[in-house]
Amino acid sequence: MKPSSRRLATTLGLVLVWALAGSGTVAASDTTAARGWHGEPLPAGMERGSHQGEYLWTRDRSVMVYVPAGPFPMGSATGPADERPVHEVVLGAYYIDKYETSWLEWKRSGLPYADSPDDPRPIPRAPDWGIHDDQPVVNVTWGDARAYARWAGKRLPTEAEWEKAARGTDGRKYPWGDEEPSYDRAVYRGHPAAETSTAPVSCCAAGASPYGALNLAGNVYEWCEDVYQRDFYAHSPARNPVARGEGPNRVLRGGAHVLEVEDLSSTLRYRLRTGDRTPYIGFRTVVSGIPEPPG
Ligand SMILES: [Ca+2]
Repeated sequence: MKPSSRRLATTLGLVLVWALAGSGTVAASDTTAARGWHGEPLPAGMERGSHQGEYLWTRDRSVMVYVPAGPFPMGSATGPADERPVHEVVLGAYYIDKYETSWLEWKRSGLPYADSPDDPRPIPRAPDWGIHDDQPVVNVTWGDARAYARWAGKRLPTEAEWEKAARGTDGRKYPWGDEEPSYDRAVYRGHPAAETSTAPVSCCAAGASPYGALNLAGNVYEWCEDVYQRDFYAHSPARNPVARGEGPNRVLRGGAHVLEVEDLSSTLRYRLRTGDRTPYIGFRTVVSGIPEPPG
C-alpha cells in the first residue's frame, strides 16, 4: 500500500469510528428525549417543552401539561343536584393544553373562520371585539371543537379529565385552591382586561391549576366530550367515565368572561346544545398518556 493509500485507509477508519460513536450518542439522546418531565414515556408527536413541566405537541405547537394516572374525588356535596354524589374516579394519565385553544392555533389548522361577526356561514365567526391571535377562539360549536382536535391528532377532554385537571386530587373548589376568586386568578364579569372581550389565553398565572393549566376557571367556557346527563354521577363507571351517545346537550366547564363569579366553580356542570355558538364558549384539547406496565 502506498503512503497516500495508507493515509486514506486510516482516515476512513477514523471516520468509521467517529460515525459509530456518533450514532451511539444519537441513540442515547433519543432515549432521553422519549421520556417526559415525570419520567413517563412520551406519545409520538410530543416533546418536552422549553420550560420545566411543559410539553410541546408538535402538530399544532400547543403547550401541554401532564396529569398523572390515579384517583380523584369528583363532584361536590354542597353544589347543585347534578354535582352529587362526590365519587372517586380513576383516570389514566393524560396531557391537557396549558391554555385555551387560541385564534392563532385555529388559523394554523386551516379550518374555516370568518373575520366578520355578520358572516352567515356556519363557521366560527369573529366576536364583536374582533379576532386576536392570543385570545381564545370562540363561537365554536362542539363539532367545530372536535374538528380542530381531529386535525391536531388530539381529542376533547372528558368531563372527568377536565375536572381533575382543574381540581387535582384534594377536592378543592377552584384551580388555585378554596380561596375566593380574584381578578389575578380568573377572568369573569368585571375583569378589567375583559370588560368588552376575552383576555389573552396566557392571562392569570396566579390561577394555575395543580398541574399548571391556566384559565380552567373563567375566560371562556370549554366544551367537553360528554353528553350532558343530569344523573351521570349516580351511575357512572369508576374508571375513565365518559357519557357518550346521543343527547341534545354537551357539557361545558369553567365559567366565562361575561359570567358571574359563581360560575367559576370547578365542579359546576354547564351544558348547551351541541350546535350552538356563543362568544363565551371555546375549548382546549387533550392527548392520552402511554400506560406503563405495573411495577
Ligand atoms: Ca376557561
